[in-house]
Amino acid sequence: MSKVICITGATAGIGRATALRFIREGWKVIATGRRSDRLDELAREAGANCFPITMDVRDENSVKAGFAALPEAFKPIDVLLNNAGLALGLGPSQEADMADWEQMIDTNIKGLLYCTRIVLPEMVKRGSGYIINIGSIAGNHPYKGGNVYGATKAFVAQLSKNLRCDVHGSGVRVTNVEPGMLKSEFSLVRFKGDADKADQVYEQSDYLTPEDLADVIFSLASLPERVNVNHIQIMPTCQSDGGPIVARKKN
Ligand code: NDP
Ligand code: 8X3
Repeated sequence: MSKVICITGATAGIGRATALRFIREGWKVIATGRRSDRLDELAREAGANCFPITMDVRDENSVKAGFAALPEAFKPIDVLLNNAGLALGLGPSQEADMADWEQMIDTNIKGLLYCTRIVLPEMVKRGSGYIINIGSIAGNHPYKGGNVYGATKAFVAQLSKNLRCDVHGSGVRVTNVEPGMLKSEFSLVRFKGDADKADQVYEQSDYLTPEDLADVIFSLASLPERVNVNHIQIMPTCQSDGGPIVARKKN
């Protein structure tokens, strides 16, 4: 029997590449996101082993209705990939837009919680299952303008550790995957459609691709059930830590 992975945010970037990778490997994929046209296109490309669900993870009712509509063939869920997420803005906290902060909190934190809370009980009951959260290096490494985005990913990192405590002894696994710079629609979303600004992020660099992350996620899901990778950080080779910065006195 094919295994089943549910991927939130499968309409673009990491989620889409991972959906296609798991389909190629013979898994069944539940692909979710808000843009139903993109989900339909993915389902056409992926074939009968892909079940699309249009849902906004910020809306608990939409999440509940989405999971309630799952056909038997796509149950039980072996892996939940909590990937849907976004950054909005790169300005300092003192100038930030509260609506942007709220959207990041609602998506990256609350959306992840809604999906996890629905899927986890069945995994614990079964004594098997895997929650893979997509955190970020931004959850550990502060940078200017990272403010609430980084804080949401710090939440994801700590929640992943705490989930492991709660499911201790149940056989359920939890991993926090922390990517660094990766070219997807991420920066276009962060800069609200400004393609020039988004492109500058990746200029003259050998950034990660969504397919690189799909490889990592498939490798994690392929490990024996006795193995739990608690967290894994992946940067492109061209990226490393900058270290603390100092504001110098002006003479
Ligand atoms: P993309 O913008 O390419 O993809 C983001 C996905 O999230 C889309 O499928 C989008 O679908 C979905 N999404 C956003 N908001 C919602 C919502 N409210 N409800 C449902 N789905 C939603 O970015 P990435 O693939 O790069 O991002 C995926 C994850 O990786 C995010 O959690 C991001 O924070 C994280 N990450 C990205 C890095 C990068 O440099 N790119 C590095 C580190 C972490 P739709 O709009 O159709 O709803
Ligand atoms: C995305 C990576 O460094 O732009 O999470 O925040 S970063």
